[in-house]
Amino acid sequence: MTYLALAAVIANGAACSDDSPPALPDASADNHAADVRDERDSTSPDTPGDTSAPMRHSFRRILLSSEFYCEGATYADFDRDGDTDVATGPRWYEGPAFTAAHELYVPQAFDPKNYSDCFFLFARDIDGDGWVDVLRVGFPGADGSWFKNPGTSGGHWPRHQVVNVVDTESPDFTDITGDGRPELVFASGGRLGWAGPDPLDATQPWIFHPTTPASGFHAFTHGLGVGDVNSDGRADILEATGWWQHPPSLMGDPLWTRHPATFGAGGAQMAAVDIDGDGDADVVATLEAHGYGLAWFEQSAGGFTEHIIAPRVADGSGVAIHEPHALAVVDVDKDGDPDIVTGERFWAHVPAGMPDFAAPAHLYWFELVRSQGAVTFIPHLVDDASGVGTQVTVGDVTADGLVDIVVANKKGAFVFVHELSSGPVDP
Ligand SMILES: [Ca+2]
Ligand SMILES: [Ca+2]
Ligand SMILES: [Ca+2]
Ligand SMILES: [Ca+2]
Repeated sequence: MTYLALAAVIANGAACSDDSPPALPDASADNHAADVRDERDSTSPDTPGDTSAPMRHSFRRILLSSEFYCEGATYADFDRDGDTDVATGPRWYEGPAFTAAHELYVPQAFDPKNYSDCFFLFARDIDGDGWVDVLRVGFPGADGSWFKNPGTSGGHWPRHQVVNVVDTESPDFTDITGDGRPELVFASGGRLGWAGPDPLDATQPWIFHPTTPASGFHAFTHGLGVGDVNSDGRADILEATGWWQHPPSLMGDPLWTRHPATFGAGGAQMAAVDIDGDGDADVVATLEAHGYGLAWFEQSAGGFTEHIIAPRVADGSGVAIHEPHALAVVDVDKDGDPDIVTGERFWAHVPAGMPDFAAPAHLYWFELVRSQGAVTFIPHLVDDASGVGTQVTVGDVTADGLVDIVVANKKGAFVFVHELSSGPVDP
């Protein structure tokens, strides 16, 4: 199928996969410009104008569950058998088939017109016993709790509530302090900051270390990320109205220096990566978690310049993504530069009235192409009946060198296995 023919399929609303939960009529088809490639049936060259052997990136859809348990998902080898497994809320699924499921805690399916108790999952060996545990963050403002992998003894995973209130809508669990161990980055009492496990006893409450003065950050603040904006080797904090510079020492919890900037109206996860290849870190963000839009922000001496990747209104000027409430920046095609994975959070807000409420949920990856000093992003459709949750997790789940995508949301829970049908993996 040609590129344009594929685009026509998308513009007319591609059929959903057979194993998908029932989807409402596609009211968003008109919003999808004819420059989207369908990854599920694409034989087009990897790069426009590329005369080398075509490389076809496709994503094989595995439905784990069609019920709504969670809007976050993660992966790790939970049973230490050498195969990577996937966790989506109350269950983990054994890789590589993902058919055998095990409970972390008693499953409770939620009404898709309401919310779950699981917005984010992060897999780490939190207590250092050699078994990978799971940190769960619930509804904005709810608790952060980790579930201890019981290892060979089996059974439900004991829960340890370690943070009572996790504010903001895109907390991250990453090494912000630089000590090699992850911390939860979020807001509390109007301040951004972090809290991490005590290496001696991870079950004790995690102490909050503020990095900003009280600045009005709250449970529903959208847009948050961690990345080294100024390339000094220290992880900074990104939010919609600027970035906060990590000081040389964290002793005594000093306030971090604020650098005002406008990174959209408040999106999802944010990243600091070099998009244009000039050596400095740029910023990637979705523009409005309950609207539309995706952009990268070019860093220069004068600040940041916005470059739209997906429009902030559904005006036909590009692929429109409604409610882009999760983002990941990963080198999907292994060409050495970062690509973007994002999509639509189905029924992010209920009842009706939000953008494209009845539309299906698309999941995309955007391929970064640098050519003669210019940066473009080529949208590729991964799936049209899943989208993202409040989290989209990208990593090599199947251990073949290609990054896969794991999501859970109101459509169910899914693994998208990245496959390359022909041509070299490496450029
Ligand atoms: Ca395993
Ligand atoms: Ca453990
Ligand atoms: Ca820094
Ligand atoms: Ca740059």
